[in-house]
Amino acid sequence: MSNIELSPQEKAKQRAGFKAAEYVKDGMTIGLGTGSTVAFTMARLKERIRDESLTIRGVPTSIQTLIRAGELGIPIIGLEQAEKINLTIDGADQIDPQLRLIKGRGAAHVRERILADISDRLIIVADPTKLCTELTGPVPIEIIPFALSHVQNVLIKMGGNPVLRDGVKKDGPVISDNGNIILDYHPAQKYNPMDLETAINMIPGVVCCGIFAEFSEKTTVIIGEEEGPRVIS
Ligand code: ABF
Repeated sequence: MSNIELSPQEKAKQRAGFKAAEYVKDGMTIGLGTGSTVAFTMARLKERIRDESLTIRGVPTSIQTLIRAGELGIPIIGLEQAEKINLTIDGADQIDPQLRLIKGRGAAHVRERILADISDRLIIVADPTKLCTELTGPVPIEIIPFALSHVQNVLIKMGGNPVLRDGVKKDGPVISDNGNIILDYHPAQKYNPMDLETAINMIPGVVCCGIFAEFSEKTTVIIGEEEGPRVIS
């Protein structure tokens, strides 16, 4: 897509995504996130591979990213082949001032969390609309289908409203790359992100939720401001 066709929000995503690509050094193994903002990072990595003979290996966080990396010529390895993950670059849905995140609108947050946990460093790329003063949800939660009613009941007792995420293109719920389903949990009141993350992740049947409060220490956020990318860490 040529630059002139990009909307202002897409240009913001591009500024953030391109800036993040500068943090990738030769020989790195990197986690490749999911979503439209990190897609710009991947496009820039394609150019660096072509122009600078950059040598990297990527571990994708979704089938969508795996396919995109193949199209862009970014070398891919499986997680089991990675001795370490130097850096993961990913997107987010909400980012608070303490760099705590809500992720998962792309239904990829389980593998994203695994990469975030393993990575030495997490870089989040976003346009300014993702910034917030406090995380307000909805919180994506991946659960095993067997546990759907149990998890819904527990979440309702916690005071919020769990909504099964439907597949837009087809009948029935969204199925994640891991074969599970997604609930979007709307908390009824303000919450402490770390407390809610822990409480949800402890519910039997939950694979994990999209609150990423535990990684803020190793997180750098790049916001594609109009006057230029802003780096927050
Ligand atoms: C993924 O990217 C998801 O966790 C998150 O919801 C999404 C953000 O997508 P985009 O960059 O397209 O706004 O990491």
